[in-house]
Amino acid sequence: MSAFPARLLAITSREDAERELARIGVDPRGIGMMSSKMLTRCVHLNKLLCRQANILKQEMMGLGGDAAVARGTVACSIDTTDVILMGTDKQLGRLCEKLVHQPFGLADLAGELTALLANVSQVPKTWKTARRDLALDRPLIMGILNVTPDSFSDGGRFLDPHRAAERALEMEAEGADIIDIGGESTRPGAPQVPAAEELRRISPVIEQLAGRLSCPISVDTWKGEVARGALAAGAEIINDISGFGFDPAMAPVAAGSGAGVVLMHTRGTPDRMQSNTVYEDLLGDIIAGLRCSFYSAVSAGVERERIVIDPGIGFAKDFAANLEILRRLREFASLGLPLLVGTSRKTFIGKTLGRVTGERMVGTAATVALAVANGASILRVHDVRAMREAADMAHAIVAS
Ligand code: HH2
Repeated sequence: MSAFPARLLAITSREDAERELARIGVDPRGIGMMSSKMLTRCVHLNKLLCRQANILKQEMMGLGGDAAVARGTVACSIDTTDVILMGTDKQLGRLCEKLVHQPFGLADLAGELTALLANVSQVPKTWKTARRDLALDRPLIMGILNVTPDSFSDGGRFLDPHRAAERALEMEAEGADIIDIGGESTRPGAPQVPAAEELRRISPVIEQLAGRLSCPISVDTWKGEVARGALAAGAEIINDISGFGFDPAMAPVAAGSGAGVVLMHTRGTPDRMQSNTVYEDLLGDIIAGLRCSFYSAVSAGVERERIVIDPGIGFAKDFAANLEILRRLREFASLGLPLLVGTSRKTFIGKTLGRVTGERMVGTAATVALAVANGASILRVHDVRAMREAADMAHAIVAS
């Protein structure tokens, strides 16, 4: 037997840190001082001037952390360098205080870093839609209803508005918190549908659900005209796979209606997106794209509290990219916005497990559980009952 049995602690939040400090009897002042030293972060910064990077390195080392820079930075033999800061929350907080007094624009960088640290340490508690506030204290299940002839999984099953409405009610009874209604398939290679046809498919379904469905309806469209029609018929969330990138009419519709908004990342329209899957820096590029979408929404007048982001699994992403996004999902916390993830029955699950579309429920459940464990607030799924349980089970563990 060892005289000094040592073991690791898994500290992933301030609460974890405070709990462990209290467990060994640290006094409350000490808990306040030390909990922020128990969380270590790595922060990536893009293209800094060498003189900026050198100050960061010097300050971080002075604080007991470090900053990685490219070869050539110290001698200023290169123009710019990316920087990876390494430090505890405490050290990074101190760095921000010190940078405020530094030249070369580093005071602005301090502001960005302070915002980042605030974003990653507190998750939004609610999501505002056009008609209500949705609590995010447990995972929300968004049930998929495709009123299309050609969706990759449920295409052709709900073209009849009566059947579609019945399926929405069934999903609500199975535990859905939101019903996402789409009138155009966005599977890779899918052709575009005129706005009038898209509205002809979805409006009767939304109207039939008025007064019968308690949960909110979202409309899965990238067209402003379709969103406007769906909101008038009773929808209260816009789920835009283009993150306001395809139709300039979309942002004003969202801002004017007070709808909740899902901004998803993609590149290129669905008919061409799978020939657009090479990224310089996968997570960096997706987060930069979502940041752009976020700014265009906010500058059009959409309030921050209405916005949710989505990495767009399967949209301009290859097999390896989909896995990497899910593995690194925590990085999306940088934006401080609730995160939606849509993996349901998608091809990367089929490829991993050798399963056809209808046989991907267990694989989907694994992705849902991992997504919840890594910070997802909303899961967009076909198999509502099963994914409700998978998400609730994962959440019970995370929140325990
Ligand atoms: N995936 C699909 C459609 N819309 N919206 C968001 N926010 N996130 C997603 O991952 C997402 C989405 C594709 O799935 P599905 O609706 O089942 O198929 P289809 O596009 O063929 O109708």
